[in-house]
Amino acid sequence: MSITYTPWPGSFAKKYRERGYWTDRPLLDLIENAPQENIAVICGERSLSYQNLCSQSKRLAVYFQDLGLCTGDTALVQLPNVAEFYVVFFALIRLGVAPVNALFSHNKNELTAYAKQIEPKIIIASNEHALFHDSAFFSTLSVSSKELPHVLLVGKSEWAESLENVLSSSTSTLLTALPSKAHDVAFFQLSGGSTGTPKLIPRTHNDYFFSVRRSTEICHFTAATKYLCALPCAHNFPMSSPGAFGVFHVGGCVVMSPSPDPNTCFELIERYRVTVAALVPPALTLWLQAAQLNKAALSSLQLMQVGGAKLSESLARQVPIVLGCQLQQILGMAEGLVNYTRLDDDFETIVTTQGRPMCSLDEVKIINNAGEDVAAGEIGELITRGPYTIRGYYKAPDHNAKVFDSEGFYHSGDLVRRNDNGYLTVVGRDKDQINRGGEKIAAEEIENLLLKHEQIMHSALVSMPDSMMGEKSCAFIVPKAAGHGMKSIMLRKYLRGLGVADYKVPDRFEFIDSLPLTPVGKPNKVVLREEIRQRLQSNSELDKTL
Ligand code: J2J
Repeated sequence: MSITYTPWPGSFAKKYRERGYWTDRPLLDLIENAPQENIAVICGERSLSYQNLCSQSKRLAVYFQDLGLCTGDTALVQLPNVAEFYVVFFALIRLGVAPVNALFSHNKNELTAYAKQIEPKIIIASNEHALFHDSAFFSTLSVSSKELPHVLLVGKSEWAESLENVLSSSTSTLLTALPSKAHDVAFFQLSGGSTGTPKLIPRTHNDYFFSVRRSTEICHFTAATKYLCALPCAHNFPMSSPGAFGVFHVGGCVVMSPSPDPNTCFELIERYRVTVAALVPPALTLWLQAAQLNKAALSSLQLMQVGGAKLSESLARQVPIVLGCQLQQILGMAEGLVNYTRLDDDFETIVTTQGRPMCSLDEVKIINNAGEDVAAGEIGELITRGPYTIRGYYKAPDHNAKVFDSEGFYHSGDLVRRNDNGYLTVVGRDKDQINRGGEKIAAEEIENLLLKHEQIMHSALVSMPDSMMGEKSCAFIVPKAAGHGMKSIMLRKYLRGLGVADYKVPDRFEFIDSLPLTPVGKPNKVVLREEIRQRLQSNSELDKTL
């Protein structure tokens, strides 16, 4: 049985195939067609060749097959930046089991929400994550039949099977299972979201493979590419733009970094002669500072890709001077569309825009509130459809009706301007989301959790400006009673107690008597954002006078 998703209409699918965009090959080809002797992944002191990656993922697939997993099943995976992430991914792909790859920063709240949606047959996680130190959390994750899923952990564990054990044990069983069909769901990406429950993005082999392949062409990836995976490996950017999968497609090498911290990364770049790195803007800021002291370590670096959140022009201009390499800006989204500045673009285009779509069949419109196309150079919402942009979230008909229109365009909620050459510049957002330096927070999700607090009457989460992160989050709270005695620290503790990922816990709380409302009676977030901006400004004025 295959996993249900909203397919592209037949006429579109036909066009994508005729153009050679969809090749009807499984993602497994990414590693199987690479030169097997090349090193695919370096992780700590370990180097895995493509042959190792293929054989380990095959061994693991046999184990999954023995457990009874098969095409159409799903898996919940949460791993840090380690080589096992890819071993597990391709092992599942071999059987047609579709994973959701949760971020390592995700916690009980997020994993539970994903598990509810996909009802996984197996959980694959790391003993490094506090949630998996014992079986307490796992035992809450029963699937619909009330059976617990299987569990497999990376690292030693007293309560679960370990991946290392499986890989080191021999088997005579043959792998008979096959990947799902190329037009079927290969795995789920995570949506940054703007709703109460995190939405899942079904990605097919055909659409994702195309996105990866085309990205490698645009970014000139070759077998000589050494790519530093410093962002969370499960995120769409380091996975596919061109990311690790792009590297695999061309037989290059991925160097895993546990974090984007410049000290760790610079050492890896120097040691392995890394050629490409991908960062979000706050990490880039730290790299620019660190490079002032240690530019020599970066001598092999040729390309710095930056995306996930708006990069300021002033930071962009520093990249070639301070890091000694070329900058590429990327405006991407896990739903599909990815825009790149091209390597041969003029410098002004590279520092002032976030690129243009990667292929000619990406249809991008920029519309006003009435749904009409705006004039060139005017600001509007980016809407799009194309060969690798989904037509619907997983099992979310109500939300889909809101963000996909009748022609199949995805309404991104990004406010952009397009220049005469088709390059996009992001100028704002018209979705209820905070972009905390590339990490997305759906306001409604946090507001709903706050509303469950017995002393809270209303809550509204908005972004506030931050020099390092671009944006941070501020929760406006209307208490039920005067003299409530609530403190920020208590509410932080409360949210952490609910198992909310740390990055989603509001950076600031403001207690107010009532929320300003829009004419239709919704919290007026424009007013709230302005309010917090002014409060921050007067605080910093105050700091200056002290
Ligand atoms: C401003 N906002 C940006 C940019 C994304 C490559 C790169 C990034 C992502 C990603 C990705 C931005 N400037 N350069 O999936 O493959 C904001 C927009 C967008 C949302 C998508 C990839 N680059 N954004 O960030 O799904 O608001 O994907 O709609 O996490 O991030 O977030 P996400």
